[in-house]
Amino acid sequence: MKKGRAVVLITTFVFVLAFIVFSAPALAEPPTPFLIHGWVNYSNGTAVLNPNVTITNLNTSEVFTATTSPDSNYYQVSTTSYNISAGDVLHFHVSDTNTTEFNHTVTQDEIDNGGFVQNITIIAAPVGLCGDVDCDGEVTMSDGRQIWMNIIYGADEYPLNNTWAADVDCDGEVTMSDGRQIWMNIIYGADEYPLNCCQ
Ligand SMILES: [Ca+2]
Ligand SMILES: [Ca+2]
Repeated sequence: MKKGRAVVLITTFVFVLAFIVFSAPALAEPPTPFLIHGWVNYSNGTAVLNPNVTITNLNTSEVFTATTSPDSNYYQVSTTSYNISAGDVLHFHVSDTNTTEFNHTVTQDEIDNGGFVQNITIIAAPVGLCGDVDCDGEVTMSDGRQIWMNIIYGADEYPLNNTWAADVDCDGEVTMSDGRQIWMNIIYGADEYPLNCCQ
């Protein structure tokens, strides 16, 4: 009797074990590696070394901080298909002297391929002093004059050494208004006539 009970127990155990072993793959797909990587450059082509790249999965709120190194503009986030699924929206936040942000929606192809390459461009931070068209380190009447002469007589004789600094109203172009704004700024002050170059 005892022996018979033991056989039943062992048989049951074997069946349960077999069930677990054979049904386990159907219950949970093993995770596949998922790699997000690429290179970060400034808009002028210069490499952004050791960039700060953070990727947030907006569907799960999980935040991934990319691995980078001080002597490279390469970044990578290594995760698995457990953490990222097709249709998830990834929010990229990339910063150095300036910041760029954008969203990327993961496709089934990217899941099947084990990740994707995402190169990133950061707009180079403006250098110089807003209004200092001739780059002599200060904003004077000459800077306003330079803009007017440039428009009237051309860039050969009157170059704009810093076009970013010349567009003092940030409307995307350098016009007589920019030259006038510099003059009025000097004469009447920044409260009434501010110099607002694009940031
Ligand atoms: Ca100047
Ligand atoms: Ca302008």
